[in-house]
Amino acid sequence: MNIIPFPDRAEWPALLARPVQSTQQIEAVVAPILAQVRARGDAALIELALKFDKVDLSTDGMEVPVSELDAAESQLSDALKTAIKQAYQNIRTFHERQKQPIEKVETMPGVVCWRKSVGIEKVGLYIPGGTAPLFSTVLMLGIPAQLAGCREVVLCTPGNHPAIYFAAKLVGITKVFRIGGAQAIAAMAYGTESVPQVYKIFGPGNQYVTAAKMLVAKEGMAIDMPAGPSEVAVYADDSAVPSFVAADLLSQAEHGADSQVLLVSTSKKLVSMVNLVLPTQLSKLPRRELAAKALENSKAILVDNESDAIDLLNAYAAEHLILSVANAEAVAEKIINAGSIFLGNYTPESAGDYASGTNHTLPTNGFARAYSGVSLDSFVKKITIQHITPEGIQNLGPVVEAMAEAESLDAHKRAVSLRMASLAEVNLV
Ligand code: HSO
Ligand code: ZN
Repeated sequence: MNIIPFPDRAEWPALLARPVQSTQQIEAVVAPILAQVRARGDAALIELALKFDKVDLSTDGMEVPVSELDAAESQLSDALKTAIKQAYQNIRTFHERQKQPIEKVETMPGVVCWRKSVGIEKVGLYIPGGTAPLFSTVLMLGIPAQLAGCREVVLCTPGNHPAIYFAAKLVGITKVFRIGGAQAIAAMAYGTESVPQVYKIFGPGNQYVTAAKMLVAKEGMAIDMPAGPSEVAVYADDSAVPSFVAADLLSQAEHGADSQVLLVSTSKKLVSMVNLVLPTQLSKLPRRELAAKALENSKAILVDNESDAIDLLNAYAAEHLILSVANAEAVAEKIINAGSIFLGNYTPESAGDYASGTNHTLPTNGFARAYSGVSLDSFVKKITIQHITPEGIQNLGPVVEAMAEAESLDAHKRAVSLRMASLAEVNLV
């Protein structure tokens, strides 16, 4: 790792900047794909799958039959099935507690307001194929969708992996399509003869998938969040275990050559120890080439004190932030920008990636300044409801009348005045 010793604050923005990705070229490839699927539905999906994925959906079938989803179970080891079921339980338990009871609030006597949560009727999940089949993401998206009560959950994946199908079945998904890439996003955004149109699209993907999500978002489709390469920042002091820190950095680095890895410390000793163990751990990884590429762009930044470290971490707004410091919980209190925080020496990011209970779909690219990760809330809309009694309209009416008059909106004022006058007449009788 490149060590940056005690940089000036003026240098921070450049040090913490994410690589800029030119989206124009990718959008130029993706836009015609979206247009084709929109215009020709299934026929376009079949052509695009032949061209890009070398699969023939007209013979293989676009939709994975329920019998194939059921059969996935027999292809997995018992140990893996038990692990997936435990992860399911933990993620479900954590997300279930995000349900909030309805609270009716009387803002003035006779004026009662409340909110109800309603699951988004139709949602679409995208799970990439690629070099690592991310069946854990099926749990991370499917469980909150299930808890929210979404009526239709559609899953598109070119993955064709039994663990993806097994996880899909666990979360109650029955509509799985063998479609990948930008065309999968288009299929769920516009609907085709086979793929139902949805109202919100979730899930990670490569640059083409991300560009497709951004383009359909411009047309009004809801999406989970703008996604960039995955990232971790580790803040470590002398209480950290160098080999643990190195392992955490590598667990992020192995996601892809563009993964972002940052180590922040006040301790020169810790940084040099981490640097010492990194190459040995790296050399043992099957995905060492990808991880090595990610490490080339990574940085270890030395800072003078804790308060500088906290300012720097807040400026970076990491997707994942590991606090391997003696007073981790106190430091976490001062973190205002991060997707998810991991405390102490025994809380690796991997735990949250798979099975502790929190969601692993998190804001990257500095979006943690304003966005949260996926949660139950991402799958519901909140509808406000109010009920005003005759007493209530008499209390609230004059307020609305005065404001409507000042905004020169007489019809608004009248909607209240008429009701108040009718009540005054009743009172006269
Ligand atoms: N670290 C990834 C999630 C993941 N890791 C899935 C392993 N599988 C993005 O947060
Ligand atoms: Zn991960």
